[in-house]
Amino acid sequence: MSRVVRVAAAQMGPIARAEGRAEVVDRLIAQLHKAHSFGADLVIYPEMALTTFFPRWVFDDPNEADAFCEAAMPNPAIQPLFDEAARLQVGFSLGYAELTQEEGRKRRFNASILVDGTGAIVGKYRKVHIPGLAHADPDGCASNFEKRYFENGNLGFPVFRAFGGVLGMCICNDRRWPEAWRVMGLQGAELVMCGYNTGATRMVMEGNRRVMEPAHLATEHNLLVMRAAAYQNCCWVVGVAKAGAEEGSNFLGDTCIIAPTGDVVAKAVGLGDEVIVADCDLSAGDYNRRSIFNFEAHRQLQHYGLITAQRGVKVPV
Ligand code: CDT
Repeated sequence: MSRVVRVAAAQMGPIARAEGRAEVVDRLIAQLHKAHSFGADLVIYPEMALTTFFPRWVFDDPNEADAFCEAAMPNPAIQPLFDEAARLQVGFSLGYAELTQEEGRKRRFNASILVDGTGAIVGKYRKVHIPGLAHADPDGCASNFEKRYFENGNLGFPVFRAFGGVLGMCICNDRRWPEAWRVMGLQGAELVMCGYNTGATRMVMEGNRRVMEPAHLATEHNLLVMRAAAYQNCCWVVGVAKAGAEEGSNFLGDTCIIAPTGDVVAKAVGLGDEVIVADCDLSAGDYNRRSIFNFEAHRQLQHYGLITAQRGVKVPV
C-alpha cells in the first residue's frame, strides 16, 4: 500500500504586532488554498503562527503575553481555518502560544497541534527547549526572551498515528538538540514537523565586545541539524519558518522538506508567505531503519550502563 503523503510547508512572512487574528487566519487560509491546489494532504505552519513573535520583547508585566496566547484551540477566531481545512479534507499542523489553567494555576506553553483531514486534533506538543532569557540582557545581545513567558513543555516528545504513518512535532530551538529527534526516532517517527522563528543573524559576546556571529551560520546550522536528524532517525523532516523583517527582527527563511536520506527535496526561495510541496513516502526510511540505523541491532547502550530503548519498546538492562 502506498504511504505517500503530499506535504506542504507553509512559510510565513512577517506578522506585525498590530495584525489581528482574523487577518492572520485569512493568510493561513490563503496558504491552505494554495496547498490544496497543489494536491497537499497536510499543511505545516510555523511556530507561533497566529501572532507576531512577541518574546522578542521584555514586557515589564509578563502577563502582557496573555494577549498573544490562545486559551482554547480551536477558538472562534481560529475556527475558520479548522472549518476550511475540514471542508477541503486537508490536515494541518499549527504552532501557537497556549494559555492554560493546569494544576490550579495559569500556565503558558509554546505549543503545536496536529489536525487530521476531518478537522480533529490528533496530537499536541509543547516546546521542551525554551531558549533565551527571562530578564533583560545587560550585554544587549539577546533577542529572545521566551523564558520570561513560557514553561518547559511537559508532554515529552510524543508521536501520533496519523496520515497513514507515525508523525511527531518539535518546535524551533528543539531542533538543535539531538535527543528530541532520537526520542521520536525510537518511537518510530516517519515524519517530524518543526516550525521556527529564528534570527537570520545573532549577536554574541567575544570577551567584553559585542560581535555579530558570521552571517552564514544561521542557515548552515538550520540545515545541518535538520538534515542530520532526518538521516540519523530515518524520517522526513519538514522545517517551516516565520521569515523576513518582523517588528525589528530579521528572521531566517529556508523552509525546507528533507528526505530520510538527508537530501533537501524542496526549499523556499523568499522571505514571505510561500508554499512548497513534496511527496513524502513514509516508507522511504525503511531501508536504513533495517540496516545502518537498525536501532535494535546496533544501538548497544547497555555497554554504557544505560537503558536501550528500541523502537517503541523499553528494554531494561
Ligand atoms: N524561537 C526559537 O526557539 N528561537 C531559537 C533562538 C535561539 S537563540 C536564543 C532558535 O533556536 O532558533
